[in-house]
Amino acid sequence: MIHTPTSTFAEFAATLRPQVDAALSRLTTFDAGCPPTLGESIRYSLLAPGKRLRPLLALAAAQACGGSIEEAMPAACAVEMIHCYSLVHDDLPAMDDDDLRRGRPTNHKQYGEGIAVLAGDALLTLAFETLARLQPAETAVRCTTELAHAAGAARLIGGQADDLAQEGKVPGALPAVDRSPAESLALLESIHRRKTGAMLLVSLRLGALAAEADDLRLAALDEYGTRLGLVFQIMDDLLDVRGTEDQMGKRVGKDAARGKLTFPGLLGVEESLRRAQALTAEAVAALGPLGNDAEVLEDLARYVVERNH
Ligand code: GRG
Repeated sequence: MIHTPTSTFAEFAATLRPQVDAALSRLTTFDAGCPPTLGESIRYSLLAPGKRLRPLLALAAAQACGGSIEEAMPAACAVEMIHCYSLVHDDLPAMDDDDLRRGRPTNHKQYGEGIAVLAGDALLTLAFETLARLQPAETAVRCTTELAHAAGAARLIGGQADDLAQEGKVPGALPAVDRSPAESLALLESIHRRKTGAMLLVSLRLGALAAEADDLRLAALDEYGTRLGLVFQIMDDLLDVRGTEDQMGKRVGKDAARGKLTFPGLLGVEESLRRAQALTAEAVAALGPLGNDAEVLEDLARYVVERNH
């Protein structure tokens, strides 16, 4: 068994996070057509200290499929751009109304709502420009199509819309109290499969596509990514109950305060944790066809279930 120097996720992340940050910085160096305040606001959120989980998933998937980090880097940056746009828009008063993100004031608190909306729009657009420039053109088309679907109305945006509805922010939507516990759990899983899971899954797929992975490897990554997405969200809900603001770089305890649908709220803390652990074991088992090349992804699954921020 070959152990590369980057066989653990911690080593992999420590080496590659600075490379992702440098690539994101290069890609957001705009020409004179971009007003300085807009450019600053885009970089303020994009280059803020996030975990870079989605780009690292893309790079780890590329590595697990025998591809190079260099070739997968534009796809890795594109998924972080979409993720960051979604955070900037989610923090707006019309959505989750947050004032702290990645340990800093949210974009609209710093630059005003108008510029925050535009910074999100610019990140969304730039993600697709970045993918459209990929070579070969076939990879560009496939990656662009898959990311557009994952970020679109039936995935990320649809999940967010249902989340707004269950919080009572969409006129005429069915209030949470009118559902049985089983219906609530099904809705919660469906929201998170679309809102959180689809972006984690497409991050893996884009990395694999940049590495020209075969269908067997893509199918294994799908099995892994679907479970990882759910574990990530269960842990996010648990951290909202158990984490501190300093650890998380954002407000905590908000979900319960707003009566939000959450895994610990529906299943309790112990059962949520048990589910997250069982799903992690399944995710790791799904990596079988990738063999030793998937060591970083295997370790990453453990990081997600054990994370404290
Ligand atoms: C506005 C279309 C639109 C969608 C917003 C991302 C999102 C959807 C909402 C954010 C709220 C939230 C708690 C989402 C689920 C979990 C999640 C995506 C957390 C943030 O991701 P991390 O922890 O953040 O990877 P960093 O800052 O480390 O990148």
